[in-house]
Amino acid sequence: MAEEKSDGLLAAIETPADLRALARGELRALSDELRQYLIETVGQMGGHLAAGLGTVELAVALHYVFDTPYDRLIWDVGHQAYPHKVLTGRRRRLGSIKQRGGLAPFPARAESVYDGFGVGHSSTSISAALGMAVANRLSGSDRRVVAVIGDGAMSAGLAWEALNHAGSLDVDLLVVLNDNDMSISENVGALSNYFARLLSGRTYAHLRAGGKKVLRRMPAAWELARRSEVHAKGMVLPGTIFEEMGFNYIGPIDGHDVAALVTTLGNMRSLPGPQFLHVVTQKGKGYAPAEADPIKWHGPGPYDHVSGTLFKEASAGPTYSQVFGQWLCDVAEQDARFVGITPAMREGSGLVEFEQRFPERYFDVAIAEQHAVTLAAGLACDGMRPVVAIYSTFLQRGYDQLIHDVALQRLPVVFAIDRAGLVGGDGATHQGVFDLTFLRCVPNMVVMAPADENECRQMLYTAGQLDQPAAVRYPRGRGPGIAVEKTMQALPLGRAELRHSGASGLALLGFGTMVEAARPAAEALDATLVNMRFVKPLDEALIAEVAAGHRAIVTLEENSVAGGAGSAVLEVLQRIGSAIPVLQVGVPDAFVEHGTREDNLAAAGLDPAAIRATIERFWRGQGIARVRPAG
Ligand SMILES: Cc1ncc(C[n+]2csc(CCOP(=O)(O)OP(=O)(O)O)c2C)c(N)n1
Repeated sequence: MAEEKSDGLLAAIETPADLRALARGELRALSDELRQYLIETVGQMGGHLAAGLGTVELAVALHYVFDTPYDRLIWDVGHQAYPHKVLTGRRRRLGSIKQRGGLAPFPARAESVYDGFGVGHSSTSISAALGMAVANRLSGSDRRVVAVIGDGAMSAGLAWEALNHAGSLDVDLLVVLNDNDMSISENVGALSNYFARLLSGRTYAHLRAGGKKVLRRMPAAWELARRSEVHAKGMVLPGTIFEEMGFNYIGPIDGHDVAALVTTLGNMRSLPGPQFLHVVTQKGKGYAPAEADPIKWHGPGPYDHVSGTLFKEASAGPTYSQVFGQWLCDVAEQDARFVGITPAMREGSGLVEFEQRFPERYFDVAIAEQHAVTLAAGLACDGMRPVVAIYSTFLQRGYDQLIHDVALQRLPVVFAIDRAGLVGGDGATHQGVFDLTFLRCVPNMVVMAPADENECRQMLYTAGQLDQPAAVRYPRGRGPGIAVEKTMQALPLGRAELRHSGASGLALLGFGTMVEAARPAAEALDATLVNMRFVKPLDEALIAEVAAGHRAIVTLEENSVAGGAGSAVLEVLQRIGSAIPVLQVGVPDAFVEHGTREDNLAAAGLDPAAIRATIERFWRGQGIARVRPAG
């Protein structure tokens, strides 16, 4: 835990009520202490940093002006909510964030009454806040509701659906746009350009209107405003899009000027109807390394906060994301039809090199998973080979598009599904444990799960050669360390790989990561071990053969047991009339909370030791106990 000055202001803040007891003139010093506390504490364990450094003054001002937790404060995504957590009774536990049993990575209603809404996936805040505002009106409550949303999160359709609705309702709602011109990487799209224009135009107007010195400490914005003066002169400032949609728009104001924030929020607090405050902040504010490279400091691992040096883990081989990125570059070089699409996850999905080498065929569509999938469908209609690089958890947003726009029309779209399985620190909101369940029921889909890095490359290649939609789902991080071959060869469709033929009568059918995880159990029990490779189409011939030649089957997957790959095996067995006993090993029917990936696997009973114990118990229950001693 970071040192805190016992005589400082921050040490005395246990709840926002303590904050509200401070004099306005003390808020700046408090903000400085809070920022320093974040820089030091996040350095010890890693976590989301740059976004939170940008919301320090905003969090202080919001809790100062609003009567939280009675008034509702909804942070969009929630990665920028660390200052809010510190101010709401969780200062001492900040060092435990994202760790097993520690603070949740994002606001969570179960964790604190100050967390108005559980978040993690972006762009939900305005809808949720609107729902609360409507509920308050219907129940006659005078509760205020505030949504804080970033310019990146504002790029999602969901946010605009909510604005569209809110602007037509007579409810008291405040939306604060936290505009730092960044998503995880640079924010993209016409809206982002619009915000920049708005900023320059409005800044000009503010300066003209009496030298409000809105952005004096923000040289870049100042320069932009100065340059835009030439264009803005003589121009009548148009209403903002938010005004056109029925909001009272105020801003832009400097989001690091805590006094100005308190004054403006104080004025807006009692205004009736939908209100919109445009706040300009800097991602990484107040920490030089993060200001200089906010992408790198979006979610760093542990670092030395004095030198700004990240403590890098020793890398052994490529991550699955890197294997994917390399494959896409290689295949794009061979075949001009391949294009790459990411919904705002360039770095995480391993697409940095692809963008540099194939800028014309790279599309960051902003946080717009639905659009990403239907864009791919359109590209495929006219002869391209689109590859949608997407995290398992975020594909949930594009599910109807996958069914209706891609699969129904049998379009050759490749879904490169990263972070499939348990993801660790980002916790319950980000676990990728449903995709096998929701993909395998969709007609025309091919669904693959690689057991190692090389197989991942070959599966991606296979997917790209098919004339139908295909998904390859791979986990976060590194694999077992199998060398990736330069050559690419399509795998036979729907064919599993027999890894070991055992003599005991037990067969383990592993999917993806679970092939390697099942190995100790297979060796201990002399069980047959199969790398199933395909979840769809399943290798039905092999399943029939295994059922005929063994006395029990165990299926293993890093996905929800409910409706997953094991269920698919059971459906086949049922169809062929086999009554062989089957144990399904996978993620149980419960949300898995944050921790390391290893913690998550253990919590789900999916670490190799737990797997082995579970299988041995099951096998013993079959009345056949030939277990070799451990080790
Ligand atoms: C639906 C969804 N897609 C992608 C993400 C991953 N993600 C987390 S934060 C973020 C960028 C958000 O940018 P912005 O709202 O501007 O906040 P900032 O980090 O700039 O403060 C993204 C893309 C997510 N959380 N949810």
